[in-house]
Amino acid sequence: MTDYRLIEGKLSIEGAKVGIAVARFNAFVVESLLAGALDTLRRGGVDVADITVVRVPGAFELPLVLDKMAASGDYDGLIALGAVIRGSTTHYEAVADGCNKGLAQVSLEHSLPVINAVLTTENIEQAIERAGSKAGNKGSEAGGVLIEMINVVRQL
Ligand code: INI
Repeated sequence: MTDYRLIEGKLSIEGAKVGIAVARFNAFVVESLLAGALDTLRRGGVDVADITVVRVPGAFELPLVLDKMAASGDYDGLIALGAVIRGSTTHYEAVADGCNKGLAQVSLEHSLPVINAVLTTENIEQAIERAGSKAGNKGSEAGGVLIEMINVVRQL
């Protein structure tokens, strides 16, 4: 069965312009996500000069910045990096929900890949596990997912 038309994305790319929005909150975790994303993008063929990093206070602020970046038309794809950790704060739900919904909205309204690498965890240990230890690095994963998605979207 090879007679269907298959569209899929390669895992390396040329000439891609990438925007990354990074939350400062829980910086000790988020900086590892950024390092992972930059490393994967570079190894996948993205020129470091074609990457723009914008820093914002917290995860709640990520969608607005990415909306502006998407509207500029300057980027082939975007990544959101942050860590929302429940701990003892009830603010958690509002921040996580607002961020997730906002990111999905930016992606669909601008028809642009927006990769959500904002960790939402119960505690700091789980966040550390996902930022370069036991459970991998979600920032690195986001870099690979973005390259694949830009390649898919370029064919649609
Ligand atoms: N922002 C985060 O990025 N992570 C969190 O865990 C977090 N908590 O727990 O409150 C958080 N809050 C700040 C929020 O993102 C906004 O910066 C703030 O509400 C101002 O709009």
